[in-house]
Amino acid sequence: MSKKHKISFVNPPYERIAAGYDFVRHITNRSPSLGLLYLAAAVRQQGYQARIIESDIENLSVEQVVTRLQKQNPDFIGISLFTVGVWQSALIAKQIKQHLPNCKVIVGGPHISSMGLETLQRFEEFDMAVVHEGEQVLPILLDALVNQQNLDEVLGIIYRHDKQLIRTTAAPTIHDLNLLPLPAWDLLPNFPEAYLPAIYDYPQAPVATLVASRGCPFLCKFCDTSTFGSQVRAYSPETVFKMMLHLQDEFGIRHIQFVDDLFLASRIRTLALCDLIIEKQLKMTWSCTARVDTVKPDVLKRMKQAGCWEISFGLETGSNELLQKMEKAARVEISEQAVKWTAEAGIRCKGLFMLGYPGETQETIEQTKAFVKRLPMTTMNLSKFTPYPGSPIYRDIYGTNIRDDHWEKMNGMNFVWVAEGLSVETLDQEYQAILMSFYKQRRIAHKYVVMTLKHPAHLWRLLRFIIGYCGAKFKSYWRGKRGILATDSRKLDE
Ligand code: B12
Ligand code: SF4
Repeated sequence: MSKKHKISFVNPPYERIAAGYDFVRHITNRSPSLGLLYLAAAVRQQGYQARIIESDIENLSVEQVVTRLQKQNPDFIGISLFTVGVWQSALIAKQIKQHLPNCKVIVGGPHISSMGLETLQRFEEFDMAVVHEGEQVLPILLDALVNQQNLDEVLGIIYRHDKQLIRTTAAPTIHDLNLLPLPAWDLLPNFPEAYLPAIYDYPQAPVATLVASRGCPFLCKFCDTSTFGSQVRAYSPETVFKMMLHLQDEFGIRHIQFVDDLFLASRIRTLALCDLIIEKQLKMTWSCTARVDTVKPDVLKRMKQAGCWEISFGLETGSNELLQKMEKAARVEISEQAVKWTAEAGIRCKGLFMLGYPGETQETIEQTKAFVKRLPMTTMNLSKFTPYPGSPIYRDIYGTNIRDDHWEKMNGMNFVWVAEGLSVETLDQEYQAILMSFYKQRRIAHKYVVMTLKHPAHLWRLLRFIIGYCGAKFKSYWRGKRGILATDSRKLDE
């Protein structure tokens, strides 16, 4: 270990919707990579100098990231890979190899947890990878590299040896999250101002993300749980409370977004956290995600008293048949009840849906349209079904009907796979139609107007989005592209 050694972490640029739709960034989620914050804290504790580049939030292109890295001149680069960001990350690594030939490029993240070997095989510019959680493994790996030790003994990595890829035994899971250092928020450029959830998804700013637990024992077929696995491990309510307090006192954070897979996994822990917040009079609001079968009216009431502002439920579809195919272990009736209870408790409810799952038909689409209309939700999200590597469904369908396996399109906004009997055109139309059947309801429009009046900060984001949209349209006409905004994705060999 040496205090002279530097590591630069990169959350790479990725396509949010499609190339050409850059202006959408003004209204979409702009959360930092919590994973990189944990890793930066872990290696800093070990004596390394860490820096973080948040490409998307800083609006940096691949070239700008490379220039920034050249200036930082690190010994190691650590890139967090989601499937959608792999190509751009490979471009960064390829250019870095030319400018900083001695710098080792280490990758990790959800995509590596499921496709580590395939990714390193495909992209030689990635030197090595850390599979699954990185806080314990990365400091050991860096020490081994600095001291030129045998990498064979470092658990949980993939490395290259004599042109061969070697995968070492998996590292043990981190059992006690309370022992992890606090995420290094102080290293984030322009934190907290630059980091916001999607427009209308928070009642007050600044906002920060937190996890109160890791892991999920369920096996919904579309979901990639390969990083944290099936064993739920949780912070104690006291530590979660301390982290909230720290964020409030040190950075002025006023709203927390919990991004756990299963925030409400334990009723006892949830109630204990709520009690602490109420007792200590912490004046923060917060939101979380939950499974519909984990909420009960008494817990919801307590959550509301403790500042819970919004719960996001993975409702997915209005068809029980499809829910069954997804192995979601929920039913439409249970979803309906959970949303109703949440609304009755005075908590906003966000429904997360997906369109185009295998088995989707015109009939299931109509069921979803009717479902979104009759639920007392405040807001909804609809994603285009994507078989993410690491999800059980990916293994089921890969190679059978993949329309396009471009990883850079796997952002939930492209139909890379199409269910039998449907076409991309139909699905795209139905995508708009489902959203319209929800958003054109009067009560929803009213809610949005009230929210804009109450929180004018949202209006500012909306205006920037509209200006961006008009600018992009104008540019397209000016260049003779008849107002078409989409451009081809960037390819590695360009
Ligand atoms: C919060 C969140 C977001 C946030 C923040 C994203 C971010 N960069 O962290 C926002 C809203 C922006 C987002 C966007 C997207 N997300 Co998201 N997101 C999550 C969620 C719910 C929590 C992530 C989190 O903070 N985890 C906690 C931290 C501590 O874990 P971590 O980031 O994975 O990091 C650990 C390890 O992965 C590893 N590691 C990570 N990076 C690196 C780098 C190195 C060098 C090393 C050594 C190790 C390492 O060590 C870290 C510490 O243990 C996860 C679900 C989940 N369970 O993880 C989905 C999830 C990661 N998202 C997913 C997807 C698909 C997306 C989107 C493509 C679109 C979408 N449909 O939402 C975009 C793409 C974003 C991008 N940057 O490319 C998928 C990823 C699947 C895949 N194979 O790509 C997940 C797994 C959801 C799922 N179950 O399917 N997301
Ligand atoms: S969708 Fe939610 S409940 Fe299902 S496996 Fe993923 S995280 Fe767990």
